[in-house]
Amino acid sequence: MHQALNTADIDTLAARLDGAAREARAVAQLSADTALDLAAAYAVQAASIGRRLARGERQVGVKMGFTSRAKMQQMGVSDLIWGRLTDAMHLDAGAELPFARFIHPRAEPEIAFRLARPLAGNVSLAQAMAAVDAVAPAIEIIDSRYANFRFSLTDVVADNSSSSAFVTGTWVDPSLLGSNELDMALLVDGQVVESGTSAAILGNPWESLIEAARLASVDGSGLAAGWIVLAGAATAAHALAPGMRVSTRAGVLGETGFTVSGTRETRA
Ligand code: OOG
Ligand code: MG
Repeated sequence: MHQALNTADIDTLAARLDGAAREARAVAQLSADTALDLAAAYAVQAASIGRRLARGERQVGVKMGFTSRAKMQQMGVSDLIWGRLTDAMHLDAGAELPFARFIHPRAEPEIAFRLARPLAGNVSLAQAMAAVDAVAPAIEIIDSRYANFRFSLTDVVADNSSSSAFVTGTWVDPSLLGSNELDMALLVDGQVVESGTSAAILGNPWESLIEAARLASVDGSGLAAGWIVLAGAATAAHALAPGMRVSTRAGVLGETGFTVSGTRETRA
């Protein structure tokens, strides 16, 4: 038997994950000492991002997770999850990603949507498409705050669904994506390390946007105008190391990328 978590418990867990992210130091899974249900896990996520917002960061969107079989198989979790993106997580295309700011970062090839209008609740494909003013190739940098990059469903949700940084390429007209299946690849130093297609993302990345609107309305207030939605990785994620030049190709949407700077250092 365990009692429902109160606000102080939620804040304590949120502070643990926020501290781990700020100090780039892995912590034990929350589930090792605290029983969390999914609603409590999303409450911890909201509180931990709330700490960033209190420091002056601004929410700029959401990310979807486990929208592809490749990711579910890699991580052993098969429920759709989502997390929050802030302005401080955004990395300019071509910029350097300082390795020392992360614990064990991985990159994954994604597609980003930009919303011209809010989107909430159960929306149709036509409504989802009408709300988007641009799409872009994107890379999400995930960095579980848990030791060994291992977690349960509720652990990863509490940890902002591992989200840590993201890069978006040039925003283009959404009709370029339309209902087309695009070849997608992740490259390191120009060599393809992971490949798949946009159909790996729930059959069609627009379905991920529909799910984002629904899920962000259950545990939040939906998607706001101007927000970015990362649809989820089309392939498994690839572990990063200093010196890597990482890029993605998403068919007619084009390419984007970044470089990992710094040195590998040992952390306690
Ligand atoms: C969780 C995040 C999954 C995706 O694109 O599927 C995700 C993780 O793999 O650590 O971002
Ligand atoms: Mg992702």
